[in-house]
Amino acid sequence: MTDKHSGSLGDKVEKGVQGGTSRRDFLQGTLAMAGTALASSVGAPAIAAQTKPKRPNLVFFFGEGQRADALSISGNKILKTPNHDRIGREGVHFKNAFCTNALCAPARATTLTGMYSRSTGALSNEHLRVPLPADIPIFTDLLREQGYEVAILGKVHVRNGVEERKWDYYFGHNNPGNDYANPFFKEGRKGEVGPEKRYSNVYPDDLTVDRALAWLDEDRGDKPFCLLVWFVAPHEPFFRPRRHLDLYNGLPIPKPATFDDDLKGYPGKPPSFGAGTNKIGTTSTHVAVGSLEGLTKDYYAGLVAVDENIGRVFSYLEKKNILDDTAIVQGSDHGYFLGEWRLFDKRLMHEPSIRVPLQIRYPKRIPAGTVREEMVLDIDLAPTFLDLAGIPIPAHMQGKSVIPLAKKADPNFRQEWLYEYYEYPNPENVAVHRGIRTDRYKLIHYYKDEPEAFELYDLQSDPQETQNLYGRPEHAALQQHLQERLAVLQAGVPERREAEGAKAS
Ligand SMILES: [Ca+2]
Repeated sequence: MTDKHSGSLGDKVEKGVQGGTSRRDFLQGTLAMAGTALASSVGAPAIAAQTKPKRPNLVFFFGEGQRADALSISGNKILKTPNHDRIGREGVHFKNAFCTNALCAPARATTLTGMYSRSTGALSNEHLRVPLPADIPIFTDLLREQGYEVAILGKVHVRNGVEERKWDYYFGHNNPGNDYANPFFKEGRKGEVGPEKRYSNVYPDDLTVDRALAWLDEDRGDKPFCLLVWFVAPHEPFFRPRRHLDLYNGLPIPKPATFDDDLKGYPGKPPSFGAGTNKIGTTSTHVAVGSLEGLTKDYYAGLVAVDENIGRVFSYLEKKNILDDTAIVQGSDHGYFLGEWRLFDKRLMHEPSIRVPLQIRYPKRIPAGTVREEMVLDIDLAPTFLDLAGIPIPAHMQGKSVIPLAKKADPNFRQEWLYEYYEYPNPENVAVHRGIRTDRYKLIHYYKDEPEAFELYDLQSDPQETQNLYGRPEHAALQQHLQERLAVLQAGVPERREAEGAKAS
């Protein structure tokens, strides 16, 4: 990959956006013509309503490291999330949703742009020092261009990529976590952000939703809104709101089947897998992660607070009688290890880390109680929001809208996809890797290690990823096929190299 390649991506982005604009012009022209034709037959007043169909409001609840199974709708036996579940129960629940780089900042950049990390240049949290390229639009920019009022609140964690963009209201911060008792935020209006301020004795997500509800209550005439509520809980140090300090006292926490695999030297797995320092109860840089029980209970208690805050937004939308005019999307930046292989945190391509929730409620386009099995990705979120708003999806976005799946299942939606992870060695010594996942198989390649290493799993017979099949003669053909497909997928995602220090391979 060369700078020439990144140049071609820049060109593609520019062309894609221009293409989107001309498509919009074309659509608007088409609608105007339709309006003229109808006006001559039935009269103008009725036409105005018909030619400008009401676009949905958009609410995006984004979780912080919320595992796909950290929902009661996903069968969690301990955590109760009635408000999260309502989105899927009254809408669609995607049971196989994934992130493409399980780390805060890159996953957020991907979510906003619809592009892989290797194409945004936001490869890792370290690359927060590097701007998200200004020529890559984030989906809220495109919504605002088309008349949406946009508010972005909570944990943003995309430096030089959101504060500096277009929005009507901002109340956010760019750090991985926040102070859970005296949180700090920057506030802004119409693209002008103010200085960071500290707030006393308030839980950050409670304050975020206070501000979100106040903003919703402002008069914006007929304009639709797009509200991003991005929670910080349950990010490390996992502190709970005061009201949940007693939650789960005395409750036993079951140990994952692989929790003690570290004592056996991680049977079948290469040294690259076990090299990370993200093991429960081992490191002074993660003092909040002292035990499986403490970690799990604090993590779940944070999500209970998130659920309550989602409920507050539901109540507001119902009170204002706009709930069904509002598309509600609930997702998360990445998953989380809760003791599998004694791990905490994310990063690795194993299932607890890459699986995320995805639920969407919008009764006008999504039948209640829809459940889908297709593999959907974080690169699909930006296109999905544009689709919900009726805005053409620019050519540079690498995902696709998942809304068509809400009406009709499509086994051909996605057969395989690329995963990538770059942040090494700090802070957790997790080896750089990439991989391919199909609905049945997963191949992980630690391509920078000496020697390079691999893991291969049959997720159908081994969903817990305990039997590494790599190197077994009976799987040689499968192994070769996945290696070839991985190379093809990687080559198909243009690499952004111009950002200082951004080097994907
Ligand atoms: Ca995160």
